[in-house]
This record gives sequence, C-alpha cells and structure tokens, in this order.
Amino acid sequence: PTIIRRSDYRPPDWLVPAIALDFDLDPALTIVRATLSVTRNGDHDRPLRLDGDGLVPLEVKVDGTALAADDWHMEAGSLIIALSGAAHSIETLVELAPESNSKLMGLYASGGLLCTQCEAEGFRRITFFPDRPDVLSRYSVRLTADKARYPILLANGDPVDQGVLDDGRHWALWNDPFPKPCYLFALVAGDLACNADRFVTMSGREVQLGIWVREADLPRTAHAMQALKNSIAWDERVYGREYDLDVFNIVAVADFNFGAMENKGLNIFNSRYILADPETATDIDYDGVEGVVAHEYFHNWSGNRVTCRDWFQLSLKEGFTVFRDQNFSADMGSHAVKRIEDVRILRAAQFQEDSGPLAHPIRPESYMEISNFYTATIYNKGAEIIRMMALMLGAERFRAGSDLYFDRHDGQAATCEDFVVAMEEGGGIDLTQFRRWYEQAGTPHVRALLRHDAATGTVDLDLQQSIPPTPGQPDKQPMAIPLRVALFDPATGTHHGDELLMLTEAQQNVRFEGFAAPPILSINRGFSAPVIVETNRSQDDLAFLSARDDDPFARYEAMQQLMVNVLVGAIAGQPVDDAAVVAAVRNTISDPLLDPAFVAEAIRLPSEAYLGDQMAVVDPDAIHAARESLQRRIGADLAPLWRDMHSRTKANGFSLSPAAKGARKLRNAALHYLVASGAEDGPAIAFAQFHEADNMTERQAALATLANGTSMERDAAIDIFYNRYGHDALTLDKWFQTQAFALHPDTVDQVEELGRHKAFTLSNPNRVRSLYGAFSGNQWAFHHRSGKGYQLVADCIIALDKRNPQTAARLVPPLGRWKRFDADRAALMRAQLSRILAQPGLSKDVTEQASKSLE
Ligand code: HT7
Ligand code: ZN
Repeated sequence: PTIIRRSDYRPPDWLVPAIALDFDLDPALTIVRATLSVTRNGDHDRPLRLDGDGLVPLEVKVDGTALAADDWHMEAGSLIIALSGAAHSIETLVELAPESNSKLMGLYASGGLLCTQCEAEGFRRITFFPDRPDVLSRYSVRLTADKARYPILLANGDPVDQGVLDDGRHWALWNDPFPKPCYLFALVAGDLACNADRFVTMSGREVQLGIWVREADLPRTAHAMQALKNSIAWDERVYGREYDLDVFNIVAVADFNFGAMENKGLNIFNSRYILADPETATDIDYDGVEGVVAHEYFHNWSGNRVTCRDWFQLSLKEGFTVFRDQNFSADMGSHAVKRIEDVRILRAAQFQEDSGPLAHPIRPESYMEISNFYTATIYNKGAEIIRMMALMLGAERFRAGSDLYFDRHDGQAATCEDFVVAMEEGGGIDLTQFRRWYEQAGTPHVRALLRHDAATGTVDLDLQQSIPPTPGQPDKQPMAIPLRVALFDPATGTHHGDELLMLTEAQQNVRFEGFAAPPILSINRGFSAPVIVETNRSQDDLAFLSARDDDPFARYEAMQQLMVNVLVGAIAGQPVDDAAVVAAVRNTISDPLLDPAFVAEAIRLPSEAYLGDQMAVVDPDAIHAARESLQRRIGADLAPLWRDMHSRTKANGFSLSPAAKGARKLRNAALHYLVASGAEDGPAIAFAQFHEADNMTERQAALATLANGTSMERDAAIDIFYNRYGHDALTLDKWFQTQAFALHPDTVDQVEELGRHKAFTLSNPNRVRSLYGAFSGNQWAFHHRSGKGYQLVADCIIALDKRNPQTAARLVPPLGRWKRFDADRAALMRAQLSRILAQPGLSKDVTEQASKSLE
C-alpha cells in the first residue's frame, strides 16, 4: 500500500466552490446525482481527479453534455477527466447499496436508518469528489425517500423546502451556506422522534435544537440536550464564538465506528454518547454524554469554520477541541477530579502508545491509512500541547491568540503551524523551541533531584530531560517543558508560592534561597506537562504531600507514587512498608474537608497496566498478586471505616448533583475495599447493593466487584443483569464489558464463551469493543501465559477485518506491545501478528497496524 507523506502536500489542482447533490434513497439501491462547479486552481494543465472508492460512474457529463467513454478514465477507483477551460460543471451518477455497507463509512444502514460517516475518507464512497479537507464547497442537497419508512430527512445546514410525491415518497431540500470540506457532509433518513428545544445566541438569533432518536429513546435525551445548551453558552462566554446556522441537529445511531461526528449542523452520534437515564447509564456515561456533545459542538469553530489543510494537521482540530471539551467539563463539575481523570486516560492510552511501535508525533510525517491516526496521541497528547501553551500564556493572552486564530483563518483550511503562529502573535510569545512538541514522538522523562545546603540555606533543583527513541526518531532534541513547582516547608505545611519553571535544556539547575531546613518538592503540579517525572522524594515526603499539598493533582499524584513505590517493591520481592499506604488512605478518607469525588480518586490503587508501565519487563501475574495483596491489606486494616463509609453514602433517591455523584463514587470505592478485605459478608453486601440500587452507577459497580470474585452471588448477579437488560443494546454492552474486565482467573475462557454468545455480534462496533476491546485492556487476563488471550483477539481481528477494517485495526495495538513482555509472551504475541498479516485480502488498515507492530 502507498505511504502518504506530509512533505508531499500540494494545493489542489481543481477547486469545487459549489456542489448540488440529489439522493434517491433506498437501502438496497440509492441513486446519487452530483453536480460539481469546478474551477482550475492556478496555471496548469492537469486533469480533474475525483476520488472514488467502490463507485461505478453510470453517467459523466461536462457542462451538460455526456462524455464519450474515451474522455474520462478510471485510476485506482478515481475518475479522471481532462478539461480545457477554467471552470466547468461536472455531473456524475452512481448507485449505492447502503444495506450492504458493513464498513460503516459512506452511506450505510443502521437500525432502520440511513446515515453517513464521511471523515476521514468516506465521502468518496458516496460520490466522485476531490476527497481532501482543503477543498471547500457550498452544498445544496435534495433527499427523496419513501415517506412511511423515512418520514424524517435531514442534511447539513438549514432546511429550505420539502414536498410530497404521488408515489408515496417525499423530498426535502437542505442548503448549507458555509463552505465546508466533504468530510463534514452528512445526511440521515429515518423514522425518528425529536427532543426539540431552542437557544438564543449572544447576538439574539434563535437556533432550533433537535436531538433525533427512536421514539422509545426520547426520555433518555434530556441530559444531552442540557449539555448542548451549556456547550453553546460556554463557547460564547469562554471563546466568544457564536453558533451560525438556524438549526443544530443531532442524530443517535446504534452502529458507529467512533464516538460521534461533527458534521456541520447535523452531528451524528454513537447512541452511547446521547442516551442516558439513571436505570441504564452510569455517572461515567453521563459525563461521557456531556463531554462528547460538547466536543462535537465545539468543532463548529475548531474544525468546521476553521478546518484542516490535510490530515497531517488532524491534531489542529482534535487536540484543540479535546482541550476545549476538557475545560468545559471541568467548569461543569470539578476541576480537580476532571484533571485527574484526564491524566489517567492519557497515561493509560497515550503513554503506552508513545512507548510502543505505533508511537508518532502529534503531527505525523506519514501514514498508510488515515483512520489509524485517530489516536490518543493526536487527541489527548494534542490537547496537552495546547494546555501547555495556555499555561505559558495565561488566560487573557491565550484568548488573544485563539481570537486571532479563529478570525484570521475563518473559512480556511489551516495548519498546526498557523495555530502556533497565531498564539505567538496574538499572545506575544516565542514558541520556536516549543514547536518540537509537534515534531517529536515519545514521552519525555524528567529527573528532578533536590539538594539542600544547610550552611547557605540554598536549595538546588537539578533537572534533566531525555526523550526515548521512537520509530524513525532515534535522537531527540530537548523540549520546552513547563513545570509548575512549589517547595513545601514540612514544619509549617506551607510553601512560598507556586512557580512556573521552563525546562529547556537537557540539564538545568534552578537555585532557591532562604531554606533553613530541607523542603519537600511538589512538581508538575496540575500535570503542567505530559511527562514522566522521577524524583528523589522519600516515602515520608510523598505521605506528607498526600496529606498537605494544596494542588489537588499533586496531592493525588503523591498518593499514587506512594502506592506505586510499595507495589513495585513488592513485585520485585523486596520487603515493603505497606503500612505507609494504609495510613495515607486512612488519612485521606478521614479528612472531612475533601471532596468525596477527589477522595475516591486518591484512594484508588494504580491499575495493573500502569504498574506494568513502571517495570522493565511486565510481569502480569506478579503485578496482579502484589496489587491484590495491598488491596486486601487496605481493605482489612480499614474495614470498619469502609463499612461506615458504605452505609453513610447511601442516598435517599437519585440525583445527578456533584454531591450525589461524589457520594456514589465513594460508596463504590468503599464496597470495593470491603469486598477486597475478604470479609465473609462482602459478597452479600455487594449483592444487596446490586439488587437495591436505583441507578446503574451503583449496580454496575456492584456487579464488577462481584465479577472479580468467585462467590455464588457472582453468577446470580451476572444472570440477573442479563435478564433485566438483555433487550437494551447499550446496557448489554456493559454486561459483556464487565465480564471482560473481570480480574478473575477464568476471564480468558469466559471471553471465549462470550464471543459465541447469541447476543454477541461483529456487526456492532460497540459490542465488539465491549468484549474484545475491554478484554485486551485487562492486563492479567489478556496476557494469560497460555497465549489464549492473544489468539482470541487475533481471531476477532481476522473475522472483523472482512466487514469493518477500521474497527478491526483498532484492536491491533495491544498485540504490538510484545517488547514489554517476557520472551515467551513476546513470541506468542508476534505469532498472532504474523498470522494476521498472512491473511489473504487483509485491509490496508490492519496491514499498517500489524506490520508496524511487528517491527
Ligand atoms: N472527528 C470525528 C472523527 C470520526 C471518525 C474518524 C474515523 C472513522 C470514523 C469516525 N467517526 C468520527 C470525531 C471527533 O473527534 O469528534
Ligand atoms: Zn473531535
């Protein structure tokens, strides 16, 4: 397969200022007529190239005249037409079969709906077009379909007209006045009900809001609607950005390759990020709905009004938009807890990516298949890079930079460099060295050693940075790393101020004066930079910070590091002082001033995968054993406190208030430790919570706790859950996911069985992810020494690749981490990657991921 390189970018030969699309919709046979106004871009004589994927041109007309067969030709699926003038009208006709489209890219059928997904390169599966984000067009779209089966017809922009035909069909005309790239095109046809609302924008314009779902799902859309209204208001308040069309529609679909899609004026969502009610959605699901609704809405400016020049600039819209949605969610809830959650996700997904064979910079240099680059690096590390700029600039200057960026590039296809230049000019900062964050892959390691000289009262902070080699980048240049630090006086428990240090050299020394006694270092406060920090702080220092640091992230981090040190010691077979951890946990849960949601985060043990990241060679069994043992110890030593906390946090009725959510989080943590303690009545208490809960947050947590054990209650709860929720796809996903995540010795066999379950299907990406995606994130089970876990996931990839290569390719990365494991496991993982690569007709998506993973 061809490699696409960033350095090969050339402006388009032809532009398409306007396009009219006429769809005659039917699941078995849809007819698409496209009329493109094309203009020659520059002085050249190159032909017009219209991308196509699986399309057969049934008619090709230029300026109204049908072309003879030798006036056009096909090249690798694309339509090539030689043109003589500066501007022409091109008409093409193609037929599609949406019901046979199992890739879920282009026009496809899902649960009785017809819908589209065009990002990144799906539009070429709908009609012939220059499918690249720097070709911006005004769209006029006419949809015709059977009125009984598809009473609702939606497309981008504003509705213009509609009518009924004699033959039982009807039509609708939509017009989008904003020029957009074709990846933002969308249509939906179906029998949908609407949660309708309105929003008056800051300039006083009224916008009709609609969330479209199956009639039965309407009661589950209130949270999404509130999130949408909050998002629109937030973007006005924080970025001064107003919504621009008369309508904003969202449609929920069951089969979707990703979370959602920001199509102009017509967002299409995976239903898991729209539907929520207490019976079926956890608090995490509610937060997911709020965050993804906001993310897609924010794309209207960071992505749609200002789009990407080419796909190498993907982080321009995705990193910035994640940064925006993270800040929105923080403003809607707790800044401290949101930061902790975001860092946990970054470490789990992005740090792993950055240290493996698929590591790439946030602005990659090349790709084979762009769908493989919708990664945690582009999204989450991309957001961290923007966050660092915002930190260095401060709120006001960052806003000046973003204003300049939006105003200067409105209606354009921009680059990451354009964004950085706008920050430099608008914010007044030199980002020359900082640009390396766009170029270099890999997570920087920072060593921070504190030296105190009692005689002079000086403190030296010796900082060193190094960035490990990554594929294609053996040597790295020092990065510009903003580190927020504070030095605590252990006697008073206070510090003299939080400072922002810029680490720009490979080695750097910072001196502080006036310290009679050695202070304690609090560093990377607020996780100011996406780096791994190593310090010479003692367990006592960490215990101190876990109790006294006034930066909530640093406080959480101190607690985590305290636990990591104990666990890593235990895994290495060293004698360890786990009493320090127990004391820190006791101290945290007894502090009445702390937010319960923060407490629940702080007392959570580091995940098995995170512990694996701390080791030279991951030993899944030793990690599991050490973590279980510490959990048991914390559970048993503090058992009365857990019991008390569990009953104290029981609510009288469901509420979504931050206090109620915090209480549920703490209650679930208490249950978890109580059961981990080995208390005889633990499973019964968990089962009672499972049974009595009036919300999914508590019910699923109880199920998960039981699923980790071997009690009789375990099987009963699993059966009851299935019988109660088997009819509801999203909740059934939880049933699969909870079992696949279970820290249970038989998980690998159970996953095998679940893969054969009648409710399992490869045709729904959520279902696949809830079983195999969850399983491959369960380190202990997936890395079962038999290699059976690897085989199960490889079997799934091979079978899924035939119908949905994008989703199949997303399952490959866990198999590529073989260098981190012992020789036996590495050989077993490599064998599965080789087996995958040997499959005839393997997709470009899986080929790229599997071949890079073997290197
Ligand atoms: N911008 C959207 C990306 C997306 C996508 C990418 C590849 C394949 C399918 C997809 N569906 C949506 C989502 C977002 O980041 O907002
Ligand atoms: Zn996005």
